[in-house]
Formats: sequence, structure tokens, C-alpha cells
Amino acid sequence: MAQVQMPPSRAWKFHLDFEGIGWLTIDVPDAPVNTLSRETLAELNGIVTALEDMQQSGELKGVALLSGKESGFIAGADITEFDEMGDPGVLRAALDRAHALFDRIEALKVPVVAGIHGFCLGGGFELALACHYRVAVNDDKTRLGFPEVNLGMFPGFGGSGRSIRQAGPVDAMQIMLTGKLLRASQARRMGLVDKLVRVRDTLRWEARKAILQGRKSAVAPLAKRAMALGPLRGYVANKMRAEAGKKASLEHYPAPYSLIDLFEAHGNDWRAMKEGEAERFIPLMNSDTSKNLRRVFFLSEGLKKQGVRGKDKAVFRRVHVIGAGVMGGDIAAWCALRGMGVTLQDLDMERIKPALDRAKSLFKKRLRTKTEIDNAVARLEADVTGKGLARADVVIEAVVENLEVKRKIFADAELKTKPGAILATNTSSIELERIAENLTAPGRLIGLHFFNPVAQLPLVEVIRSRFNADADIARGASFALAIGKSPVVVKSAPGFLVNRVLMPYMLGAVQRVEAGANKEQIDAAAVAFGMPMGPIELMDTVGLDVGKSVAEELGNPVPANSQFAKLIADKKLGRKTGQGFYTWTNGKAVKGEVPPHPDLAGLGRELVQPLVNATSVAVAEGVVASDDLADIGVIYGTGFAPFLGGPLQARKDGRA
Ligand code: T1G
Repeated sequence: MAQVQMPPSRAWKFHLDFEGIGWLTIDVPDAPVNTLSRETLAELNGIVTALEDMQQSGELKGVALLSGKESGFIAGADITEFDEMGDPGVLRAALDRAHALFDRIEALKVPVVAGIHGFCLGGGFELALACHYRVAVNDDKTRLGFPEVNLGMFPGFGGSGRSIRQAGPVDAMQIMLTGKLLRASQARRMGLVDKLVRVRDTLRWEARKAILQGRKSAVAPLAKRAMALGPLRGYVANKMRAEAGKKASLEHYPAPYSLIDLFEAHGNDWRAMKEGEAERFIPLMNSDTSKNLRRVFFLSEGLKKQGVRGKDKAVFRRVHVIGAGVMGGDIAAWCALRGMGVTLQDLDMERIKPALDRAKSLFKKRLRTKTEIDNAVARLEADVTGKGLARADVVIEAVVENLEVKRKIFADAELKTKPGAILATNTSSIELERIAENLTAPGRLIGLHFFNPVAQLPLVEVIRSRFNADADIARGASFALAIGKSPVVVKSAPGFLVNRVLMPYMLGAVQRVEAGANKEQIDAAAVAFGMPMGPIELMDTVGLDVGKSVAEELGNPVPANSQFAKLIADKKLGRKTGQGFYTWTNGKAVKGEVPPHPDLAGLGRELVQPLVNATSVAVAEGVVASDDLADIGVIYGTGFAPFLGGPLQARKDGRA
């Protein structure tokens, strides 16, 4: 009986062992992660044909599907190919091929077991769900999920149906609508994974056992599936629409609503759900929203390349933060949360204690076990005497915006820190050259400008002065990446990038209110355009006093007879004092009715013009190196409508 020959493949390796188990390993050459490109899927297609023949001939007892890459299983379909599939017919054909292929894998009579470690995302997760049984490594690195919604889409390789079959409608829709990634243990609890192993080395052994025992995954129990039956499905769909509406409007982000429509139509029948995907997936994939979100994905990926890479990769273990105010305390907490040893210095414990308390509540929110929380607390030390300076790899100053105070701190730090330690200021307004000029080595000082709230906003502006060398800035970017932030390098200039573009937009809105415009309408217009929050509410959130000082630093003094100046004089500084342009109750702005307006989004577009103009001037003046960096920097720093791709992309598209 002739052995069935496996077709040649670049990405897949196959080995049939003495027990008749076929070990199918994906390892896409020259790529840090496995993705399902058209070529990789076509190769798999040929392999499945051979498997069908081997099954026919009886030499195949089962198939174990694993990844040969350290980084993980499969990170999804190959996003780099999406722009080439603009023709709906081409895309439909590609989707139909993938569906047919996954259906054939599912139809194999021998057990097909997926062994999952690391990332198992999007199309990769869909392939695993087409297998008969899933074993996953229960460690910190393994993550499973459907991030497609972050790209303006939803699963298109049958995952919308198969995930509902395995986990039931509510859990499955939840992970598809939020894009939230699951730990292996969570996926196990949901029924999306069948078996957990502690380490990757035992994955093969467990997969072998599952094959030899002919294990099959159980579908979701009726109690879970009931949520999609009869009229309940419409009710659940409306609940999901309401939930989605709190985060994203249908107009700007159609994908979650399209998925909910698909669920409302077919959520009780996983095959119909799967079959109904393509019709809705194709217009989403070719939408401007998805094209812009895909560009944002690659721009954010690009930010990961800024640091020092390879063998000279910088290693950071200890951070010393000077100043335990809101920013200093939260920067210290974030660094400790991300695994750094942190010493937090201020004049006395009375000033440090509130920061430690805030840190503990952050740790409780972000960490799972008591041990993890205790370890994070232990990593964050109060340090009134500044003994942490000598051991620090990075020193971050976040004290009051006073030049002389900052100069004194760095003159002292320069003497006490070890050679090679990064000296960084979190100033949001003072030019670096003025802080650094009296230092022995002014090139050691860089800016690391974090944004409030530190735990939510991903951006860190890495500020470059004329004293800095490329290596100084690259190390600063490496540190930002090491603590899970997204660094954008910006030249030391008034307001740097984010404040420089945000302030004209906020002041422009304030002037309209001063001239009689309705603040609720102004804010609603900006949100209708795509901003996360209106400019007046944002001014109150940032604090009118902070807004005034940034405005003046940018050369826009606040008129003394203005309502703005009067509010500040009356200590009505916004959310932090309970009164600003709005009254604030329980941290929320109390807003009146929004008067009707013929074109709210159009008004919103007018409102953001100063921001878009300032962004293009910032690039022209070399404050930031490119339109791409400006777009991703402004999106991450201000939340500017990601579905528009950033202010400059929006202008290029005639949408701002
Ligand atoms: N397609 C193309 N390239 C990808 C990719 C993907 N899916 N995932 C990663 N890369 C590239 C990335 O650009 C970078 O390239 C390199 O791999 C290493 O990544 C039908 C339609 C997996 C968490 O949305 O979130 O499946 O910069 O440095 O930090 O339903 O990459 O080195 O040239 O980021 O460890 C759904 C996207 C696709 C996951 C790894 N999948 N990827 O992060 O490594 S849509 C996603 C990520 C889909 C189907 C639908 C992250 C990561 P380069 P890296 P990392």
C-alpha cells in the first residue's frame, strides 16, 4: 500500500509517526509570528487533500496541529494582504476557499487536535475551532481571541458560528464584540478550549492522548444556547446594541452592529451564522473605517521598532520617580505594575502615601492573584531620602512645573546616578534645553511625557533636545516599550506634539462658548465627529488652570475679562473642584439638553480644524518626523477618531 505523498510546503511540516498520528506544524518562514496568508492557506488545502487520502487508506489515526514558533500558534489572517483584496469578488472567493477548507478539516473522520501556545488570534483561532479538540498551555503568554473588531471587522473564517457553538451566544458574542483576549483558563471555562497543560513541552503528549482516546470537544450546553432561541435572541441583540452604543457609534464603527445583526438573524444556528458571515464581512473589510484601523494597526506596530533592538537591547529593572503627585505617583505605579522595581521620592511620607494607595487599587484592578498584587506592592517603595537614585536604570522627574526646581533635581541626580542611567523629565511645557543646559552631560536628559490617566493612555512622548544623541532617544523609546507604552519621538518645542495640537482645538471651542455657543452642543458635535470627549468637558477634565498655563506657554494668553479667567479666579477649575464650565457630580459632568443642530458632525468638523492645522504645522516644523507618526501620536495622545486614521489621514481623505 503506497504511502500518500504530502505536497511541498513552505509554511507547514508534516510527519506521520509509528502510531499513525500526523504531526502538522505551522512555521511561516522569515516571519516573527505565524499568519494565514493566501499562500499558507493554499498549502494547507493541498495537505488536507492528502490527509483525506491517508484517512481513506487507513494509515492516518489522527492529526495534531501545532506551531513551530516561540511567539505562538497563529496571529490570524495575514493583514498585509487585505488591501489587495478590495475587489468583492476576489474577497468572496478567498473567504469561500477558507470556509471550504476549514469545513473539510472539521469533516475529517480521524481526530484533529489543535495544540495551542502563545497567540491564537482571529483566523488562527478559527482554524483551532474547526479542529475537534483544543489543548492549550495555561501560562502568561497564551492568549486566545478575536481582535478583528479592532480592525473594523469580525471573524470571517467561520469563527462567528463555531465560537457560538462551543461557548454559547453570550460569551462568544462578548469576545467578538470587545476583541478582548482570553487567558487559556478563561477559554477553558467558556468551552473554547478543552484541556489545559502547564507547559508547552507537554502539549504534544496531551495532543497524542486526545487523538488515541478519540476525544471530541463538547458543544455549549442548552442552558447557554437558550439565549439565542426565539424572541430571546432579539432581546439579547438589542442589549448588545445598547452596550456597543456606549463605546462606538454605528456610523463610525459598523462592524459590531453588523455582527449583532448577523446574530439576530442566525444566532440560534451556528452553521447559518457561519454561512452568513461573508455577505456582511466583505463590505466591512472594504470600508474606510477598516482601512484606517488597519493602517493604525501597522503604525502602532511600527512604534515597537523604535527602541534599541537585538543584542544591544537595553534592559531596565529599576526606576526612580521624583514627585509623588498625580502624574509622578501614577507613573511609579504603572512601572511597578509592569514589573519594574520602583522607588518613589517626595519631601515626606504624607505626600507619598496617597500615591501608594492609588497604586494598590490599580494593582487590584489589573492583577489576578493576591501574590501578584503583593509582589507589585513590594516592588513600589517609598523613598523620602532618594536612596533609590544610585541604583536606578531610569530616573523620571514629575514635580511642579518650575524650571529652577527641575534644574536642581537633575544637577543632583546627575551626580548620584550610575553611568548610563536615563535621566528623564515628565514636563509638559518647559523646553528641555532650558532644564539641561547647566548639566555636565546635558545629552543625558530626555523627556518622557506621560498622559493623564497614565494607566489608560498608551502614548509616551519621547522628547528630544538639541543635546541628545540618537542613542539617548532610542533608549528612552526602549524604556517606554519595556513598560508597555507606545513611544513617539517629538522635538523639544512648546507643547511638544499632543498639547500643541490639542490646545488650539480646546481654546477654539472655549471662545465659541464665550461668544454664546451652547457648550453641550459643542461637545456633542465633537463626539459626533469622532472625538472621544468634547473639548469643553476635556478642558474641565484636564483642569482650567492647567489649560491656562499650557495655553500661555503656547503663546495664547487667556483674556483677563474672559469667562475662562473668571472661573479660574473663582477656583472653579473643573472636575477636580466640582465646578468648571460644567458642574461635576461623582466625577461626571452634569450636562443639559443638546439643542438641535442641522449638522452636528459638520460643526464637529469645524471644531477640529485647529487641531488638524496644528498637526500639519508640527510635521512641517519637524516637531514630529512624519505624517504617520503625527497621526498615531495624536490618536494615542488625544483619542482622535481612529476610524479616520488620524488628523492628517482624515484631511487627506477630505473628512477633516
Ligand atoms: N497579519 C500580518 N502581520 C502580522 C499579523 C497579522 N495578523 N500579526 C502580527 N503581524 C506582524 C506584525 O506587524 C509585526 O511585523 C510582526 O508580525 C510581529 O509582531 C478572517 C480577518 C500577534 C499580539 O488582529 O496583535 O484574522 O513589524 O512585533 O508584539 O477572521 O502582532 O515585525 O514587520 O507585534 O509579540 C486578526 C494582530 C487578523 C492580530 C504579536 N489578528 N497582531 O505582538 O509581535 S484579522 C490580529 C497582533 C483575521 C479572520 C480575520 C500582534 C501580536 P513587523 P509584533 P508582538
